[in-house]
Amino acid sequence: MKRALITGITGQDGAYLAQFLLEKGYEVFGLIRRTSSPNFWRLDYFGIKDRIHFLEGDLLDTESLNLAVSTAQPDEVYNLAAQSFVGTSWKQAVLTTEVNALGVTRILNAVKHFAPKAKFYQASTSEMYGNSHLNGKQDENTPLHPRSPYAISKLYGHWITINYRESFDMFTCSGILFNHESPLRGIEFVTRKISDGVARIKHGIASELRLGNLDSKRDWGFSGDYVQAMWLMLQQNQPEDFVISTGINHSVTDFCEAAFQSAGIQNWKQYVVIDQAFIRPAELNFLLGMSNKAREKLGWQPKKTFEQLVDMMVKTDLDRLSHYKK
Ligand code: NAP
Ligand code: G4F
Repeated sequence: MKRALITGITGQDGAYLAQFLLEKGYEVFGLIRRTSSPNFWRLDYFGIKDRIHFLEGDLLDTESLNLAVSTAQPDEVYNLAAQSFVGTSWKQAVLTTEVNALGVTRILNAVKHFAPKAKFYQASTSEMYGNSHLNGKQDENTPLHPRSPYAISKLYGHWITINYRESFDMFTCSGILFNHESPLRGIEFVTRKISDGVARIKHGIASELRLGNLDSKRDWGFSGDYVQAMWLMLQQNQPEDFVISTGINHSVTDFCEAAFQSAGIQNWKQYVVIDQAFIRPAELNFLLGMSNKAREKLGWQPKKTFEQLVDMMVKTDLDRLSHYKK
């Protein structure tokens, strides 16, 4: 039985990955931070909480990471933990850097010392491109120009992962994942904010949805598809970095339109209010990923379409909030 250690197991991707690995017969260890209110709702969604070995730790705390890796003795480590919200990264730039940049060095050192043969996955991001592109698209060769403290911290995590591969002969991979969503997405991210907001309007418990920049475009995929790509990267004979994306992008406006349509609400524009509080100090106008390398070498491709994803998110939030219905 293979052993996997997942940091960020209580997050969106952590839950989908844990479910995927358990189905594959893995013994799954999950790093969790101490919090005053436990945060297991995503693992409960899959009913898998009792099948995971939880290890207390934090990417800010070296000793806890050393202990977690030496206890789990993993064959594979998935470093998904992060301060992952771009908007917050301007308000908490130092914390974001500590967790997303130095945190990666801390866990890499723990793996180097206590499980040197383990294969390591780092959750890198399309945010690292900023507004950089080649012919309107981004792939593994596109220059990186991060435009937020989050993206800059992730750029460090990306390069230290590559550096440990080149310096210490470790099996480390960096997945450059474009936006991926699901009903388990955090409520502050725009897709889930819209699906939740639409459901509230439909049930009569809200009358408006306040958003920022409706023009920015993202290449949105489904988290359940993307965690399979993480696993595939670690099943290769040689460690490499891969872009994971759908190759199709949509604007925030498109997402709104599709979401209101899924709930059967006409004239969606009357409910959306532009609020300056959600406009960012620096924006990424569009992301559009070319994942040809992953499709050819990993045999990976996304399954869920944009329309199916939006519909799934809206229907789940409609169900979740149905008991509040007026
Ligand atoms: P998420 O839902 O925000 O989950 C983040 C996880 O990190 C949570 O489990 C959180 O724990 C944990 N965490 C935060 N700070 C920590 C710390 N100091 N020590 C230990 N754990 C900590 O994020 P996600 O959407 O699943 O994304 C997973 C990873 O992929 C992240 O690294 C993100 O930056 C990256 N990424 C995401 C996307 C995307 O579109 N989703 C795209 C590219 C890259 P708590 O539950 O205790 O808060
Ligand atoms: O949903 P978002 O907050 O995601 P963003 O900034 O693209 O970051 C996500 O994807 C990255 C991969 O590219 C990950 F690395 C990162 O961890 C995270 O998962 O915002 C998407 C777009 C932005 O252009 C934002 O300005 O939606 C725009 N937007 C418009 N109104 C809004 C809102 N975003 C949020 N969160 N809230 C709004 O009201």
